[in-house]
Amino acid sequence: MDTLTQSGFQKFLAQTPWPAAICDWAYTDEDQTLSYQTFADWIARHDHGPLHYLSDHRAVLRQKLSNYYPDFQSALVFLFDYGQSHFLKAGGPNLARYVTNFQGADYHLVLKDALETIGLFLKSKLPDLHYVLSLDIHPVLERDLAHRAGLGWFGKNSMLLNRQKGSMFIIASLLINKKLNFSKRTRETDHCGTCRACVQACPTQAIDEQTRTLKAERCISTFTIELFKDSPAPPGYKNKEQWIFGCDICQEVCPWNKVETLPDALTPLQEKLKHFFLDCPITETISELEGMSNKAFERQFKGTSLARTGRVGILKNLKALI
Ligand code: B12
Ligand code: SF4
Ligand code: SF4
Repeated sequence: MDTLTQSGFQKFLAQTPWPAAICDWAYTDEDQTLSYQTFADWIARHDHGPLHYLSDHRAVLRQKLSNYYPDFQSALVFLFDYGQSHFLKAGGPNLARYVTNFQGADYHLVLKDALETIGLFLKSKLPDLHYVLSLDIHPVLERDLAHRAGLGWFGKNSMLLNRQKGSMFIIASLLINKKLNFSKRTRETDHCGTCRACVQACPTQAIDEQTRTLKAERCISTFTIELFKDSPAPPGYKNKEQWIFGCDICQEVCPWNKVETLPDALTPLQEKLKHFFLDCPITETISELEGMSNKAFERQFKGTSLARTGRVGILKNLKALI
C-alpha cells in the first residue's frame, strides 16, 4: 500500500520545525555523477592539497551513488539555509555563517537528526524503504547530486548556486532503495554570466575560474577548518575580514546571495560563541585560550563546529592574524 504522495510529503515538511529552514528540495533517480572527471582531474593536479581523505580509496566511490550505497534507486536532496547575517562584522573577527546559524550547533549533528526525522516519516508510509545519509562526510559529490536534482548550477567559486537562495545552504540528502512517485526537475543552466566578483574578492587567489574549482591549499577555509596543528597560513589569510573559522568572502560578494537579518534572540550556544570569539580583540581571546586546557575547551564548545579543530587549531588560526 503506497500512501506516500508528494503533496503529503510537502505538508509534512511544512509542519515540522527544522533547525534551519529548508529553502529548497528536490528528487532525483540519477545514479551517475556528471562531473566525476572534474573531480579526478582536480585530484590529479594535486589541487586537493592537504585534504588527503579525498584522494584515498574512497575517491572512486564518488563516481556514482551505487558505489557507496549499492541499493540506490533515488535520492531526496535538501538545502538547509544558513544565510543570515546577525554575527558579521566589518573588520572581524568573523566565524563562517554555518558555524553560528544552525542555532550555534554543529550542522552535522542537527541535520543528521533532521534527515532521520524525514527518514522515519518515509518509513511510516513505506515500511520496506531503506536509506543512508549523505551529509558532507560521506563519499558523495554532493554539489553534483544537488545539480542532478535540478537545485542549482556550479558557480565560478565552485559553490552550488540556487536561483532563489544563492549559495548559503548545506546540502543534505537521503539515498533511498526505492523510486518514489515524485516529480523531477530539469537541470539548471549557468547563471554566472560575465560576473567574476568571487574570483576578484578571494584574498588568497584560491579560485580556478576555468575549472570552477579551488586550489584547496590556498583556501582560508582549509587552513582554518582542516588543519589542526601548526602550519603556514596561505598568503592573503591576514586580511581585514579576519576569518577565524571558515570563510564566506566568495559568497558574500556573489550577487545571487541576498543577506537577511535575523531578529531572533540568540540561543545559549550562539551567545557563547559570540561572547568568546567575536566580542573582544583577538589578542584577548588568544590569552584566554592559552590559559585554558584542551579538556576545558572541549567542554565549553562541545556540540559546536569549533570542536573539530579544538583549542590548538583555533589558536593557530588566531595567532596567524596578529
Ligand atoms: C572538501 C570540501 C571542502 C574543501 C574544498 C572545497 C572545494 N571547493 O573543493 C574546503 C575545506 C576548502 C571547503 C570549503 C568550504 N566548504 Co566544503 N566541502 C568539501 C566536501 C567535503 C567535498 C568537496 C569536493 O569533493 N571537492 C572537490 C571538487 C573538485 O568538487 P566539488 O567541490 O563538488 O566541485 C564540483 C564542481 O566544481 C563541478 N563543476 C565545475 N564546473 C562544472 C561544470 C559542469 C557542467 C558540471 C556538471 C560540473 C562542474 O565539478 C566538481 C566535482 O563535482 C563537500 C561535501 C561533499 N561530500 O561533497 C563540502 C561542501 C562542498 N562544502 C560546503 C561549504 C558550505 C563550504 C564552505 C562555504 C564553508 C566555509 N564557510 O568555510 C567553504 C566554501 C569554499 C568554496 N568556495 O568552495 C558545502 C557547499 C554547499 C554549496 N552551496 O555548494 C558542501 C557541499 C557541504 C554540504 N554538505 O553542504 N570545503
Ligand atoms: S572560501 Fe575564502 S579563501 Fe576560500 S575560495 Fe572563497 S574567498 Fe577564497
Ligand atoms: S560571484 Fe559571480 S561568478 Fe562568482 S559564483 Fe556568484 S555569480 Fe558566479
